[in-house]
Amino acid sequence: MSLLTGGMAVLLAMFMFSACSSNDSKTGNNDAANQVYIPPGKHDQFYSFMSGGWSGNVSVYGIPSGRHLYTIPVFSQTPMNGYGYASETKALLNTSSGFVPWGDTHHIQPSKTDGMYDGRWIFVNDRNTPRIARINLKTFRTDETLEIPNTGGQHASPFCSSNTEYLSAASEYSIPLPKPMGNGVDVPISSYKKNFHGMISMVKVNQHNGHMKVDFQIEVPPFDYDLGRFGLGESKNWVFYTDYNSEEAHSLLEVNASQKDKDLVLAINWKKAAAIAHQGKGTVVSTDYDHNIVNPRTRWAKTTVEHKVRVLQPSDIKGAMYFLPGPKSPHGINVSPSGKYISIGGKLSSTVTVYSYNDIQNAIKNHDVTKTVDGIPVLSFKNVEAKQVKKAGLGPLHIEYDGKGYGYNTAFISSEIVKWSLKTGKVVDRHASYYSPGHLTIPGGDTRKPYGKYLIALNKITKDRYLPTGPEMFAGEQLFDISGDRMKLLLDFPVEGEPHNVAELPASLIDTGQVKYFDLSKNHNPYVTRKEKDAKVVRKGNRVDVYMTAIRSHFVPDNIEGIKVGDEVHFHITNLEQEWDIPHGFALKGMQNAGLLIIPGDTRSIVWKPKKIGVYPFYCTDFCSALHQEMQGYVRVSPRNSDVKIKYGTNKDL
Ligand code: RUQ
Ligand code: CUA
Repeated sequence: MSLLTGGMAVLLAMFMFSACSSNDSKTGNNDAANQVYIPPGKHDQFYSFMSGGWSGNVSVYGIPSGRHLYTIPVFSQTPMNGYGYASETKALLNTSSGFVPWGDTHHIQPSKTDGMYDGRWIFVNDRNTPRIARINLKTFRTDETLEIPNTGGQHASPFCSSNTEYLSAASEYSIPLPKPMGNGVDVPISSYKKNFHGMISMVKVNQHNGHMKVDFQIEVPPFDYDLGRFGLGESKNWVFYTDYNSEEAHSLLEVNASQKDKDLVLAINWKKAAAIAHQGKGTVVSTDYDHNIVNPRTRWAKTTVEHKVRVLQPSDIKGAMYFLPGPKSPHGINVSPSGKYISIGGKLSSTVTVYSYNDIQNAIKNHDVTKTVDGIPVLSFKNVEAKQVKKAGLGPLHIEYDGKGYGYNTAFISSEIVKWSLKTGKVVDRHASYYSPGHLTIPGGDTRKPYGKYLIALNKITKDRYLPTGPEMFAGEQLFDISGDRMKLLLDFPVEGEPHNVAELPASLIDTGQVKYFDLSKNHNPYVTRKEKDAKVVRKGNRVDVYMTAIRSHFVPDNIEGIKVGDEVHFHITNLEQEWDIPHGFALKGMQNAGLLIIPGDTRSIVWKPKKIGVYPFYCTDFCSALHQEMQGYVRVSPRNSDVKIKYGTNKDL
């Protein structure tokens, strides 16, 4: 039996036709080199923050050069600098399922003020283990991770409101929620329609320190909520979500979730919903979830287990939540810079549907409701749809705006970028993209004033674009110049993991405020050693704490004796340098987990359990000076029952 339904077979046939018929330039325009060339020592114009999908981290590129500047560890343990291994950072990966050292990052959301990027934080979600992380843009470090309770497959997350009041996150995979709610329930999967629920989570952001809090949740029908966006300008009090699987299927979704001609788009007046939640509507339910925050004084992450969350039912927020009839199995949803238009990519069609915010408001005012779904009113389609962009390519996924009246969408199946006029809905340009673009961005494309000079396509398939690297290869991004009438391909560059979503921020918003090293006098790590003379090794039972310092080009102490098999040795290394870009590393033979990279003024700790007697060399892994090779030492490990006493020092015989 063929699983290809009629529609899919047609799409596939069209794809094969269109893939062969493309004769666009595959190698970029003649002048491209000039436009992307950043001379040695000069800086790029934009920072580009890219979620690495199954890499679990966020990587940073310069635009227009495509240079890889850095990788920010977020949800994945990163042995290169000890993130997730160093004791200070471990709690960031705690969840109610235990320590989860990997993730699947999808959506990058920069913090905003008045609908514009403000350069404070980047938020990113983990789709698999529902979590949101906050990255501090002064240090490029993950400072907080928050688990989202009562939810599964948190793909549509973490969208950010105009003034970063809220992040909104929706479940893609509905899960059964016990009644009364709690920490899980054992029911047959076939009881999906009865027992499973979707969840919209509203996470409040503390404007002072960025701390996140699950303020309230809204239980919704068990559809797959896919992408979301907050409104902007006049629509800023609303948040919109696409969803598929209004069929409520739980198996073979590729067929069973594509039965209906139309799916539904969820629109929530979050301001109204929040006001109702704060009046005490809904129920406070018990459910455990982890909240991990780095203490800025100690730079040590700590986990707090939260136990409660307020959950609202649609009936609690009458007048604040509606469905709009949407295209079949939609994917991306994006709000135009003015906030007037909401566009949706109809994944299984060749059209983009554009809604008018004003018409939505009028339909609400006039009670233009065709039916209700689980108590949520569905507005009439003809009264909210502004226009259809026809010929938007095959498999339109995501949309972005240039702020000059044009929308651009990716077409996954036909591998192209399509440009159209917001006013007329007419396609004005199209360019092949190699291959199968998912998201696309224009710097500032989700703000009130996009910078509108470049467009970046995030391609899922690279195949022949780079030198082959065996069966597995990096995915790619493509940079286009969109300053003229026609798009011009400028550059291809490979990127880590699967590029899901990126955000570009002007360099000037970030580069001047960078922390270059940590002030040693403000390092309040409980194990800090601020002076070499304070370095020490302390035994308490089986636990040995090594308070060590590093400075060009030695450790204090660099000879340690009296460690025994069966001990738990905690190294706490403080980098005494007070200068930019002089990290020291720490690697020890037999260390089972990772090395450390210690930034000037910082302290990092790691635990070692020696298993065998011997003398173990350690050294600095970062080439810090001409005498870097000499930056080394030894730890002597004696038998468990030996009476060798703790002794330590540098430049003395023990
Ligand atoms: S998604 S390729 Cu994970 Cu944002 Cu559309
Ligand atoms: Cu310190 Cu090399």
